[in-house]
Amino acid sequence: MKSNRLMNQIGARLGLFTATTAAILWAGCGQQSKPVTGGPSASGGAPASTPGATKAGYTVGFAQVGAESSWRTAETDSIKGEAEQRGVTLKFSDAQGKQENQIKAVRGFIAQGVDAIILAPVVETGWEPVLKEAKQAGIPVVLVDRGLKVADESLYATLIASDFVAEGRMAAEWLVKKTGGKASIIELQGTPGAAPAIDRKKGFEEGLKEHVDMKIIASQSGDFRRSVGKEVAEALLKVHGTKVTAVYAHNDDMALGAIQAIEEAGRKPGVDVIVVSIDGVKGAFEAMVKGTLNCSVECSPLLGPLAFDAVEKALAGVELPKKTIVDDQVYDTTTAKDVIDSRKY
Ligand code: GZL
Repeated sequence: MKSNRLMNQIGARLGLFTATTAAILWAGCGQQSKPVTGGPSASGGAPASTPGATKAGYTVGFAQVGAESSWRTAETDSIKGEAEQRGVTLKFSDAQGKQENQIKAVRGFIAQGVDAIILAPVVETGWEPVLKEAKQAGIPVVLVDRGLKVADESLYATLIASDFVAEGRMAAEWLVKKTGGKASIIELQGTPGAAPAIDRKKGFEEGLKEHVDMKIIASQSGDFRRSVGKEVAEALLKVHGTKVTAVYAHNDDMALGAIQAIEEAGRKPGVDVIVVSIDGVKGAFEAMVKGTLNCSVECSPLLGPLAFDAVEKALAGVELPKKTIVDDQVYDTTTAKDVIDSRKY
């Protein structure tokens, strides 16, 4: 299998190298690809793949976080759909939100001799040992959607993700404008230790720094899950009552849970309590059209095309930028109805 994989890799690299070189020359740039802000269109589509992607017949292991949110499902569908379109054999693992399961899955992919690995790391730390094993096996690892912290950045080929700090800042700036700079906010955080949870909190706090009357009166994890977001919002609304004038949720699914909690507390979400979140999933757009959700900062999950472009460049030995940032846009109740029908997730 190993020599097969090696032959496969050489074949894939040669074939892809020609295609990739042609694509780079075609693009007339002839230099290293730089971090691109491949702004998703209004419909939320991440940029399409570069021309010249070939029917490659290589094998990729995809270690996915789980299925905790509608955003996550959309990302899984994008990766699986792109693999099918490119004729790639995809081995898929759902870690049920547990890092030890993701590490086990990556080890399994290495043992099976896959040509490349796509990893969406559930948390930022604890990855060195298994990434070193992948490097020793000559298997490139492409990170999608969440980053990780390692001393040696050569342990992964590239990271394709949104800028979560910017997302948090955009949410804060929108909320300052909407509330005239005065609000008592409950924050529903994502999964503890996950890059989006850490950075969306950081960006939101940065965005509020200059506004002393914008106060986060409580902050707790809802683990990016709608059901937990609802439970946490219920509990915090019981403690803080009508003092709460805004909710900031690190993802739409938790915001939708909080909206249910606000209604069950006899208050009007979107009116008595302003709700702002991140992701831009279909359910969020439906809530913005209804007026129960006020704003959602988009975070495109449609990373399949970029992920497989990166895999094919890594297999062809093309040096990749360490991070490719996917641009995000802010939507609210004034714009949601114009774009909802063209949304791709
Ligand atoms: C963001 C992604 C987050 C989403 C959540 O790139 O990691 O995880 O915002 C998902 O909806 O659960």
